[in-house]
Amino acid sequence: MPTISQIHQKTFNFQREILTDKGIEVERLINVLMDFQVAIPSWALGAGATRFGRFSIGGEPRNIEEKIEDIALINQLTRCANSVSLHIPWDIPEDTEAIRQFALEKGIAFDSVNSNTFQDYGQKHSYKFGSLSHTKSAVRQQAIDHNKQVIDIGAALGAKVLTLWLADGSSFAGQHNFAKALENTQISLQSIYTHLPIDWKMLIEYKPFEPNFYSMVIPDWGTALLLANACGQRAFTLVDLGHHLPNTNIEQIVATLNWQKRLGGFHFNDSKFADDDVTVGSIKPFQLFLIFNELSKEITSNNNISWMIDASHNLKDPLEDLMQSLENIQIALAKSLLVDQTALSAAQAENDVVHGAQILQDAFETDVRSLVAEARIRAGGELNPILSYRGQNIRRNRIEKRGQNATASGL
Ligand SMILES: [Mn+2]
Repeated sequence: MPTISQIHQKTFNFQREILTDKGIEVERLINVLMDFQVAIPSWALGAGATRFGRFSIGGEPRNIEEKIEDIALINQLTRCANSVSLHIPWDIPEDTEAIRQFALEKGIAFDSVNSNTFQDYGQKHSYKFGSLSHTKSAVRQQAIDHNKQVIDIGAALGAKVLTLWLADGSSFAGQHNFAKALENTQISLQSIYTHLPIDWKMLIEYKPFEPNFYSMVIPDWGTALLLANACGQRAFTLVDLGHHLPNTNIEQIVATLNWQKRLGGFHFNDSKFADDDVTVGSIKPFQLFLIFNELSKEITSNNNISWMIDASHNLKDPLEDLMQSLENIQIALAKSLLVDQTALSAAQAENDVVHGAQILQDAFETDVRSLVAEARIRAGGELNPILSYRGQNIRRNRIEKRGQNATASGL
């Protein structure tokens, strides 16, 4: 029986030959894959929950240090997750400088910082009826101040991005004055924007429904874009894949925002029905490929888009799930890089519908797993990260060290 390493080598050599014959620059493609990094959110390292229950995985990280340790482990195995995205106030560092130093030693940088005005955690005014859109100015001001504080914490850690998602909205007809709620939100965002350091960007996330079920103040990309434009050049929209109604053409949204140069960030996950937050690429891999296809030029030219996983898992070991997510992202990216963009443009120009579809299908049906693995190995990662993770009994060791009932902060 050949070893997995021998099988990999054979598969990779074969794929390289086939692709080279097709005119693909395989080495360049591998370099793009090696450079591509995705941030891990600090809230994705513990077991997720539905509103019906939470089932602990055991050995979950109990504090920021342990969360950074888990991300460093994922990065060591995969070499494509070298940063953390902190959620404030779930993860407020007590000693910012010590945490910054700790992360640095572990090779982990701070990606975007995320504010939270969608739940109460002991602050003076309740967010039950909203935050930046609230009818009372005192609540709005409290939410603005919170965001400014998040920027300050992020700046001390070396982060350069603030991500905002608002739960603001209404669940009953007549509850909200739509225009007033949006105007309040715009003014609040503009106030936060004035606090943004010059080398920072602000990302505005949208969502069509949930937790509010009649209206959300920022329900779609158009509203997010409108608000970003009202703030300034360093405000952008953020696309969370799960924040769309079923069958929405997300790749078209991505293309539109990218054309306007207002696409600032991504939250990767997948869904069947709504914001299901399951593993990205696990249900709709073709859609993920089409999204990357819209951005392949930006990715290869080192565009400043923030890539982050935003998923939640109540069945899988979260670390294994994050590694699966990373692999699925890399696979979709690699396939998108196989698309002959010149030929696709020519087919589009001539309205050759069949040929255009063939070009995409040909790239999508190519098995790129050996290219992804080769990039990972060359970067110092593992041929099969999950196999290695299981082989080292990492979860069992974590449980022994942190306890069966250790619970990560988050939802
Ligand atoms: Mn999100």
